[in-house]
Amino acid sequence: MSEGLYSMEAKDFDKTLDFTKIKPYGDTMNDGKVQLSFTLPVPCGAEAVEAAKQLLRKMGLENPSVVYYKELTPGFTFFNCYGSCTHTVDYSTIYVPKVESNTMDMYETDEYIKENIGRKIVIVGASTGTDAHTVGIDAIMNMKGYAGHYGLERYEMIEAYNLGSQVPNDEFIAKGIELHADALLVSQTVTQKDVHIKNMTEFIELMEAEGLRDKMICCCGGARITHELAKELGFDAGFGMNTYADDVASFVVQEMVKRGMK
Ligand code: B12
Repeated sequence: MSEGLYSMEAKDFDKTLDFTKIKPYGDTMNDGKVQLSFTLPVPCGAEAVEAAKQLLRKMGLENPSVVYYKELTPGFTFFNCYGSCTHTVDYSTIYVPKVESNTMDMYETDEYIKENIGRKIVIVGASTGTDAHTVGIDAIMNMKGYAGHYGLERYEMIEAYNLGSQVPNDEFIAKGIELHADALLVSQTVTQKDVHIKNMTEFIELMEAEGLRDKMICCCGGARITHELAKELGFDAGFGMNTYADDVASFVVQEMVKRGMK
């Protein structure tokens, strides 16, 4: 593990911190303190509180305490609880595959496109399949942007098309062909019953059947999407929480240059 990962961290002021055995921090190193909330399908009362504490112990939490409880509706009780986690994880061995590109801001990306590609590039995005969530793909594409990061529609050198939500894969790909897309962006929010896996697999299969898989860069994103999952499903990159237009735009343009796409 690189030294850089540990710079400016708790290790500098607390010598009891061991990265091979980390546990939650409350107000003292290694106190293991966690807060959690849940609902039990039992009537509100002392027995409900005792049930919650027993459950916390079974979860590996010492000194469980219920600090708030309230009847949600007859037969259901909601709890806020604290406890000290007895488990640890070895942080020093953790490896998470990530998108490997140098993230540039909008101005740098526009310059990069001018210098290295020499024409406007076309990016088409949608929330596909049965997924009705639009906020994620809008955050990436809308001109006004999200959390201080301009969306792709604002880039001078990107023609961005946001097709909205519940776009069937075949229609999405057909639109990509019609617009001569360089990259297709798939947003997936719902993961219940692995619906996102089925939908993204169908997308890649259709792209392959059309002979388009190597001609367009395919990215996906959403709160429960990881780069690792995206690669497994045949995408070029996957973007999760806290990612912005800058991240995907930088990846797309650098990948285009790497592949010699002009
Ligand atoms: C708003 C919302 C809705 C709205 C959506 C309105 C709209 N126009 O989008 C409505 C009310 C319609 C809705 C409906 C449903 N919802 Co809803 N919804 C939410 C909610 C509250 C917020 C989602 C959101 O907007 N997040 C904000 C955006 C900005 O974050 P994001 O999507 O993660 O996007 C960021 C990144 O992930 C990434 N990103 C996203 N996409 C892409 C794509 C690319 C290419 C890239 C690079 C990056 C990227 O960039 C974004 C910015 O950082 C969440 C709960 C929550 N608090 O998260 C539930 C939630 C997502 N919904 C959920 C569910 C179950 C549903 C329904 C199935 C409920 C139902 N039974 O009917 C339906 C879905 C119907 C359907 N066919 O899809 C579940 C999903 C659970 C799961 N694991 O599958 C959640 C988590 C709620 C929950 N805890 O149960 N929902």
